[in-house]
Amino acid sequence: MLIKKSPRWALKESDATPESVYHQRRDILKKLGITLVGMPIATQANAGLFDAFTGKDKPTAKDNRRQLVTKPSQYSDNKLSLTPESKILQYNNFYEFGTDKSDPAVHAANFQTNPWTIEVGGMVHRPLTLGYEDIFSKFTLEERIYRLRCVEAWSMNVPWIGFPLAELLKKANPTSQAKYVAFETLYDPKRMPGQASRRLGGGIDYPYVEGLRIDEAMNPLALISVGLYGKTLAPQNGAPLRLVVPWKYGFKSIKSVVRITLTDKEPPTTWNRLAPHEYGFYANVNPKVDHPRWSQASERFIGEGSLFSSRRQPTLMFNGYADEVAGLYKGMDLRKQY
Ligand SMILES: Nc1nc2c(c(=O)[nH]1)N[C@H]1C(S)=C(S)[C@@H](COP(=O)(O)O)O[C@H]1N2
Ligand SMILES: [Mo]
Repeated sequence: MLIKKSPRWALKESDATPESVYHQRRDILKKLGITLVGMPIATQANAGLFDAFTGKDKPTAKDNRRQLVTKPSQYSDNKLSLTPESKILQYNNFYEFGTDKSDPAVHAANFQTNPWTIEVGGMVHRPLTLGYEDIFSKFTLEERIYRLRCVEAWSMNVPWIGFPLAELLKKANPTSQAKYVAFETLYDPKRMPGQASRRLGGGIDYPYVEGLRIDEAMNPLALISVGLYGKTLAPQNGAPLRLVVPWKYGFKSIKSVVRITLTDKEPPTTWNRLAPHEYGFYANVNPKVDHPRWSQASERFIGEGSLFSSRRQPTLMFNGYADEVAGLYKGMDLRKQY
């Protein structure tokens, strides 16, 4: 029996960083030249600087997230209006912690992600293992504001922090046989209650697995995220590291990854295994190919205001990233290879 404790993420909207303050703070720091240093993890000193400029937007609830320092990225859409931090922290899909949108924030609140190990292996010349601190120190972190489109027809705009997946794969040096990249979430039913109960975990066979073709994985938009809104990830968002593939439905963006395997065969993927006629391997966002049970032509954008105020907007081909990724699918029938 799970005891529902008051989650430390249960912030009031007014406690989280409002979008305007977030942008303002970033601009101030940029003018001071502070965001541009190659220091991946904020020191006590510059964490204090953030505080000095934020004033009342400091969360009052207990929170283990650390500030991160990033460099600007050409792949960030800084004109997108951001989904408030409180919603990104409290409206989640992470079935390992329950199937309701509010479950992960509650049931993952005490999920420990340090220590952590992630292994990159399979068809590579240099298999590698990274520990928790390596994730933050071995790569230059960038902030990338991306659209996130869930297959359930809602969307958010998220200021992720991370590094290109390609950078990680290059360190392992894939062999010429490698055609696909397989990803696996942690399997630990003692720490992930949804894995211990088919009812809580939505009937999924765990661990949650995902995959990309290697050219998709090498695309510069494919990101390993280690943070959002200026800080390390909260457990409900897939701490300590998760994949973010912005042109595909959200379920491809697998959370809390422990293993990446280069392979020559298309790897099995969790939602495809569960309902193959509804969820394909590719799962590219496509307003013209409907889900068998609902339209994908538009989406409910989650912004300021009530969660269920239905501000609908048209869904964009490849979620707005067609210029960058359409070439990957030339000659493919996107109706058949959904
Ligand atoms: N391991 C794992 N990864 C997962 C999921 C999950 O249930 N388990 N849900 C996916 C779905 S459906 C979405 S929409 C996104 C949601 O990410 P967010 O909660 O950080 O917004 O995570 C994806 N990654
Ligand atoms: Mo999703």
